[in-house]
Amino acid sequence: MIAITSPQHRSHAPAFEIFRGNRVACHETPARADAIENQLALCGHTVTTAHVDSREVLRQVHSERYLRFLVHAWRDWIALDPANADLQPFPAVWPVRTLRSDIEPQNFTARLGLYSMDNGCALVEGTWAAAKAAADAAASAAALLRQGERAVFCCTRPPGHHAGADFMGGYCFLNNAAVAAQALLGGGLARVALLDVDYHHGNGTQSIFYHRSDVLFVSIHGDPLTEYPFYLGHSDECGAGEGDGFNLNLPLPAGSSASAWFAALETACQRVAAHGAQALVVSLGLDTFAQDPISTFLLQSKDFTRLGQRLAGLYLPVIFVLEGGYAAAELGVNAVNVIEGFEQVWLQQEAQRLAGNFVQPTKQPSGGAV
Ligand code: SP5
Ligand code: ZN
Repeated sequence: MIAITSPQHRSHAPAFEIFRGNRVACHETPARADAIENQLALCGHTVTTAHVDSREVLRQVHSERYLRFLVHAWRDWIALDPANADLQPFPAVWPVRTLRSDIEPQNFTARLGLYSMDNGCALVEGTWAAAKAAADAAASAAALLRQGERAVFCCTRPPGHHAGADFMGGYCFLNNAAVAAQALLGGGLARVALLDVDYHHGNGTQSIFYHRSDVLFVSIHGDPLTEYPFYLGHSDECGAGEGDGFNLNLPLPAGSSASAWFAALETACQRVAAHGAQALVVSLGLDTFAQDPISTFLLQSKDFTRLGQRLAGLYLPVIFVLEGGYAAAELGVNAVNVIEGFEQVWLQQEAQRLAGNFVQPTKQPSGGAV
């Protein structure tokens, strides 16, 4: 499987994030992508870089004013005071219920709050370059699928699934998975499925596609009653309008076992198959790992192989987009396990197909809920 990496990811390396009022070391670090890239090379996987500019797709996924804010955020922060170059901006005020978000204030901190869902998204000078490069990788992966590639892995950061059309949050700035799905549609596909297996609910992705039936969104995650992002990801969120029936949330209690998780994966895969999707985007968070420092599910490294195997059973072209996963030392093995589990089953299917005895899983386009 081809992997797309972006050297620019290293320009997003904040010094700290805020946790309970204190500065703590960032969980979302360059070492994460580096660990995976090293393991990919060690295991002989083809690694390439982005060749497509995501600019046009980004305009379909994000609002004009949010993109404008992100592009200039660091410049505006420095304009307040040159000494800010050694500091990181964080929001201090947010337009919650009863306040207006239709008018963009002039004050920098107020704009940062308008475009943020939390204060957990450290921003530095190189953030835009890194985020844009990750979005370019997602758009490039869609182009590779269009050219006949069966599966592509975007080994990119910062992650994207918490970022909505006009806000950042949860270490995410641009929604790379949404870019991949939108680029697949722009390349001529009519139906795409997006499966989010990160520990945290992909609130940004859900909100981007909530009113649409062309992208089915399915997510397995920690119950938002106790887990970030807290304010979205419940099982009664089924989509709205045209999108009614095209959103499926499978929240699991904190501390859930691998067997509970794979039971949810089975439900998720059946819904994806029923969508009649022509391609699948996987928001591949690896923070379901038992040793993850900020999450509570109990998957072991071998379970990531099983995940890859099950996804290959869907017999769809797939774009894997890296999301979370903070046990940096083990990320390489866990990511490569997904890829190699997928490839094992996919090669078996190819062999069966060449021998003339492979039955493609039936796809049944369906409108309603499962
Ligand atoms: C992409 C992704 O996985 N984003 C996750 C964002 C999680 N934000 C909340 C982080 C809270 C960190 N809590 C540390 C608890 C240590 N005991
Ligand atoms: Zn996560």
